[in-house]
Parts: sequence; C-alpha cells; structure tokens
Amino acid sequence: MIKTIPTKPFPDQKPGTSGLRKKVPVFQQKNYAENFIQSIFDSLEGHRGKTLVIGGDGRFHNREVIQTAIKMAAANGFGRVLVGQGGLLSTPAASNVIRKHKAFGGIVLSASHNPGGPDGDFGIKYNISNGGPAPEKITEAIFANSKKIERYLIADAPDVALDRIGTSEVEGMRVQIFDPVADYQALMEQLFDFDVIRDMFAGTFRMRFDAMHAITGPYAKAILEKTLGAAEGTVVNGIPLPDFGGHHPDPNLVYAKDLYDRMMAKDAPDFGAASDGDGDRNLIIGRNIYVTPSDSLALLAANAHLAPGYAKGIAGIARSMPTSMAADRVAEQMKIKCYETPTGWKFFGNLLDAGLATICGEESAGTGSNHVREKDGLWAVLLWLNIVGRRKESVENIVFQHWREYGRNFYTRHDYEAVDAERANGLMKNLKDQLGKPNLPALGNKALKGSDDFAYHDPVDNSDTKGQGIRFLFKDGSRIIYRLSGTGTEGATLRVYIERYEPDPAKQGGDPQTALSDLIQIARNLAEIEPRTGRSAPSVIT
Ligand code: VG1
Ligand code: CO
Repeated sequence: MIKTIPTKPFPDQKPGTSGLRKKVPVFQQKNYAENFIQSIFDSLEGHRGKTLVIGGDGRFHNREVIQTAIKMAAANGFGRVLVGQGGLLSTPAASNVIRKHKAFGGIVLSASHNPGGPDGDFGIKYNISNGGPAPEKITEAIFANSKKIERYLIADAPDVALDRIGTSEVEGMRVQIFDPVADYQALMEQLFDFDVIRDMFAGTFRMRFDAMHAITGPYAKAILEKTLGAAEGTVVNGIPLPDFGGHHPDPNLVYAKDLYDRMMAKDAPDFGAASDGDGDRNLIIGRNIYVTPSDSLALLAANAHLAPGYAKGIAGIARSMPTSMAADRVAEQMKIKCYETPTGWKFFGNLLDAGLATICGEESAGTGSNHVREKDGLWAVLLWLNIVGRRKESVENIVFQHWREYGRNFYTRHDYEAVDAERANGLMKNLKDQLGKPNLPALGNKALKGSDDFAYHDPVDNSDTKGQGIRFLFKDGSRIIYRLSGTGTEGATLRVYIERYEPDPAKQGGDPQTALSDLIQIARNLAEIEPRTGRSAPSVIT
C-alpha cells in the first residue's frame, strides 16, 4: 500500500557544496529525511519505471534512511532500485553504477569527510543520470520544493534485507541488492596496468593505505590486497564503522597524522595513501614527502599517459578556483585547456560530458577523471601506483622532478572552523568592500594585480554562478583567496587559500608555511581574522 503522509516544510534544507548536510539529530527529526527525499523526487520528471541507485558511506543512521529511500522510491514510481549490499556504496562507485546500469539517478547518503556517530553528521545528495552531483538548477529546485512541501509518499512495506545479495520487490518496484565493489573494480582494471602494479608489490615495494574506518576499506582490500598482491595488512582501519572509530574521516595531515608520521619515519613504506568517509578524496604521501592535492592533480595530468586508460592523452584539465595553478602549467605545456570552476564537483560534470576536460581536481584532496562523474579516491591512488610502477622512481623523485620542470606552486589552506556565522559573514562583507581598491595598507609592498568575487560562466550550458570566493591576485602570480565552506554543520568555516609560484629550483625546497609566511601574515591582516573571529590561529592547516 502506498501512503500519503502530510508534512510541513523545514526551512533549512538548502543543499550546500555537496548535498544536504546536518547533524544526525537534525536528520532524526520526524519527517526530516522524508521531506528532503520527497523534494528530490518532486524535482524530477520522467523517472517513472526507471532505475534509482541507492547507497551510502555506512555512517550512523545510514541503514534507516536507506530503508526510507527504498520505500519512497517505490511510492514515487521508480521501476527498480539498485542498492549496495549492506546499504554501502562509495561515492565514486555510486557514480559508476548509475552510468553503467543507465540509471535515472542516485541517492547517496554521505557527509563525506565530516565526523559520524549519533552526534556526528549525516547527509543526502542526489546524482543525475551522468553519475554526477545534481547541478545547481536541480539543487535549487529541490530547495524550492522543500520550502513548500505538504506531503510525502511512502510504501507501507516491511524493511528490505540489505545484507543479502538478490532481488525482491516493494510495491511492484524491483529491489536489487548488489556487491558494491565488483563493478568498480572492473572499471579500475580497464583503466590501469594492474600487471605493472602487481610486479611492484611482488618486489620490495611496500604501501600503507589508511581507510579511516570508512567506506574504502572493502574496495581497497579487494583491489590492493586480493587482486594486486599487496601484503595483507597494507590496508589499515579497513572495516567501515558507523562512527569511523571515533575519528574524523578526513584524509589530511591533521586527521591522518598517524599515516603521515609513519611515512616520515626511518622505516617508512614506499607509498602511503588514505581516503575519506565516502571514498572520493585521496591523500598521497611518499616516503619523506607529502604531495599536496594541487601538486598531485598536476602530476597525474602530466603522467596520465602512462596508464592504459589515458594512453591516448587527455583533452583538458579542470580545477576548482582555489586549487593551485600548478595544473595550469602542465596544461600550457601540453597545449590543452585548463578550466577554472567554482568549488564542488558538480561544476566539472558538463566539462567532462562535453569531452572538454579529462582530468579534474580540487585542492581539498579530490581528483578524478571522465571515468565517472565524481572525484575518486582509489582511482587517484591506483593512477599514482601505475605511474610509480612505470617510472620506477620514488614519489619524492617524481615530485622534485616535476617542480624542476614546471616550477613549484607553494600552497597552503588555513581553515578556521566553527566560527560564529554572523562574524564570518561580517568578515566576508568587509573583504568584499576592499575589492577593486588599488591601495590596501595590509598588503604592504605586495603589488596587487586585481581582486574580485569569483564568478563562473559554464561554457557548456551557459549558466552563470556568482559569489564563489574573494580573490586577491598579485602581480607576481601569488594569490590569496577567501571563502566560506558549504559543507560544515556548525557555525561557519572560513577557508583561506594561499599560493606563490617559485620557478627557481634552488628555492623550491622547504615547508610551505615558511615559504608562504609573508602572504599568510598579509592574509590574516587583510581579513582582520583575529579581531573579527577571535582566532589567533587556524584550526586546520593543509
Ligand atoms: C569542501 C571542499 C570542496 C569539496 C567539497 C565536497 O567544500 O572544499 O572542494 O568539493 O568539500 O567534498 P566546502 O564548501 O566545505 O569548502 V566531499 O569529499 O565532502 O564530497
Ligand atoms: Co568525500
């Protein structure tokens, strides 16, 4: 039986950079998830009888919302749902399943790198038929629906057995529970030279992959250990837990410090990597060297031809605006275009669909390609392994060599988390007031080339997106960028992105915090960070 349940709107269901993210207790409110899911369905046309993919990163509350989504999909006329076994599906794997099985779309339950557990975060996002995050036109329609919703539709049916692979039915809709790893692994085998990587592991090459008790554990174990022959124990924290073992599943130098310390130790493995809550981010650390995500993007683009999937070359590169300009230099040398988009993977979809870009990346540890329409943590790790295996060089050498050839973009991001929202907005407003002014005392003798609030014109669908970050661009190519996070669930998070280009190989060594110290100080003064937020130091530095 299909039930129509009356409901009232919640005012706060505006999707952010990557779907709707809130604290678990917010999602546990009566009708909260139902309202949002119905608002998604109400924004669709032509989905009757079609396939919907459903899966999540396994965090606390995942199974409950999976059941709800299945029953609501049935009530809203979908013909079939594909659900990852146990309700699990990494974000890139979900993207792949949507594409491979020609689904109408997908619902991915994830709050990505945010902490989980009963007091942690939860999230829901909708992906369209190309496998990518819904573009702004759709997220805006979802938000508009959420503000006027009066009812939702749900099948009055028993829960589906999520752990058993097989097919069942809910109100005439087919429910297929499938192995979340198989399709994804098959795709990776097509893209990369598994023999080259296997040979490496058969020799002395050692690796440590920290799955952070999040979704990539089962994927990494199946691919790295079982298929590629990496030693058992290569994958650590490999079992997905609803609270990620109490950790913050964000693969950066703060939350993956254990991995970092091991990679800097005397007996470090050759290669270290980690992924986030939903498996779309990657952290790459070689023995003795942390590879910034921006450098990683540039390096992967420059070396992608060493992997079979990209042997014919790449059509273009795309990076989010705050991501360092290292990739631009690679594109220039390859005589291909480098697109600059707002933050968030949803802006890459059109470029990938149109064949304008092949490899995309963000400074926030996200890299991916046209193989799916999401960033992909394990993909980046496997491409790195493929490159290391072909070049037969250490990660450190590969990075140093890259800097010598292209120059080094010293880069850092300073995050001020959980700042009072009003104060953060005031800070941004004050920065906007500085835009266009040629003489700003806080800049000292740094010559300004220009400043603006980044706006993006999508060359494919001609849509315009404004207000994507305050940029101060200097004559020497340095940049300071400020924006507020669109994924946090507590107050506001101010992100400050700082970059300087260094062409001289003799000056390319050293710690970015030191190399960028002047700019870091300017960035703090210019935005009046301490007086306005009360913070004397960032909460996270990456
Ligand atoms: C952050 C990152 C952004 C990324 C987004 C989703 O957004 O900066 O680059 O695309 O998270 O990543 P924001 O608005 O907080 O800066 V994930 O791994 O949460 O899906
Ligand atoms: Co993520």
